[in-house]
Amino acid sequence: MRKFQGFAHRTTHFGAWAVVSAAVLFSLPGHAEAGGRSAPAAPAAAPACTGDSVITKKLPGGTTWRMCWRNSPTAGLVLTHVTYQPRHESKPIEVLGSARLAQINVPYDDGSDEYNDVTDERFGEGALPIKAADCPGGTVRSFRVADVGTVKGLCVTTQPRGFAYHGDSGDVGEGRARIDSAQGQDLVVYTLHAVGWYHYVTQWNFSDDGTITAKEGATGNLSGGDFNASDGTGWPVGQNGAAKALSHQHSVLWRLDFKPGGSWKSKVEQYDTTTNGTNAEMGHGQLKTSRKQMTKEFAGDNANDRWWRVVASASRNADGHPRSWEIVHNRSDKYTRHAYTRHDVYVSQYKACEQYASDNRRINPDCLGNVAKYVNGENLTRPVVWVNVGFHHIARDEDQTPMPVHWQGFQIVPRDATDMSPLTPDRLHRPEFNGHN
Ligand SMILES: [Cu+2]
Repeated sequence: MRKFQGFAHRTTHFGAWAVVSAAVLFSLPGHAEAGGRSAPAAPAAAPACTGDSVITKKLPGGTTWRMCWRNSPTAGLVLTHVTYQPRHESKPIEVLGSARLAQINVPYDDGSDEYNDVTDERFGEGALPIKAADCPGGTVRSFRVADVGTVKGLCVTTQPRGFAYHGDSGDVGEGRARIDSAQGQDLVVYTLHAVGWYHYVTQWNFSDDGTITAKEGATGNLSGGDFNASDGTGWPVGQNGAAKALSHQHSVLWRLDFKPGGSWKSKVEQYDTTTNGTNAEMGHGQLKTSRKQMTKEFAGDNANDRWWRVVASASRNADGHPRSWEIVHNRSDKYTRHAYTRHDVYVSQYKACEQYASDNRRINPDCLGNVAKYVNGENLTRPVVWVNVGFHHIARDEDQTPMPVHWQGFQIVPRDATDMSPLTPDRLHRPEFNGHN
């Protein structure tokens, strides 16, 4: 396994645009408004974070990720100023202003209980230490939790992710064709938080191809007081079925404050592909993809062949295409009783007090209460994306003990952030291999 590179050389990753003596992550005001590679050098900016609050990692494929992190007493792991700099980009490209959990809502099937783990159970205060062995190849960092003390609880590491690509350059017309292949790597950051008997893994993977994966893992133990589902709302675990573990729902909601290409101003689009008759000559089916500009706040639902993207307002790649990031949301058990867990995504116009997907008034009493209410028809100029991924947990014998981690999550995938693949070998990163006439 590849040895972790560590942070000893992090300042060198800042390259030409800043020379610094300590680890700092600069915010990038203004740099992207000019767009593209020809933008002037960024003006001197105040550091967004310094020292141990900076995560910066150059992956073997040449992609550098930078971000700031902290542990919130409610939301747990909060990432801010997330930037992506592939090998051929002279400057970091900002992607997310902030990204974190917005709620974990857990109602039980018999109606006996319901939890809001982030706001009511104060998820972030349940931070657990991470053993060195549980952060293989990486470094565990410390943070303070009020009334608890210092918790050594953030793992920063790298993990292999399998094939990055495999291709024959003869297909694109290279004179002396070669087979190119590479194995991909992720920068991986995660925390552990206990809520009752559950332990949650809050994990973010930042891939060398620009993909961001958010996933929440639930492990720990089935709730000790909930083995009495005699009314049919549970599943027998243990001998003879006397103990029936109560079924329940984990709706995990994330809040993504996009800052694509360095500007808060962005657009959201929905794409749908549908059947469109038959090719008269060949007799094969035809498809048609349509784009819908989402100019107002909305709650969206997955459908066959549907996807959304957040489009930078003032940042283009070297091909002149607007940079954008696609939300890849594949699966969800939606808890339909609540308006705030009934949909797969919610996109709201930014408001400072709209912080949690539900139970928001516990923390922000003068604000609206949940994400379904935030989405009330305003114009979208600074979108905040709330992603809901539900998991209806019907326990099984294998859930004892400890319970194997069950994961739920989504991805943010760059679409036209760079002119070609960020991992294209240098000898193929040339105009003649970028598009065909
Ligand atoms: Cu569960």
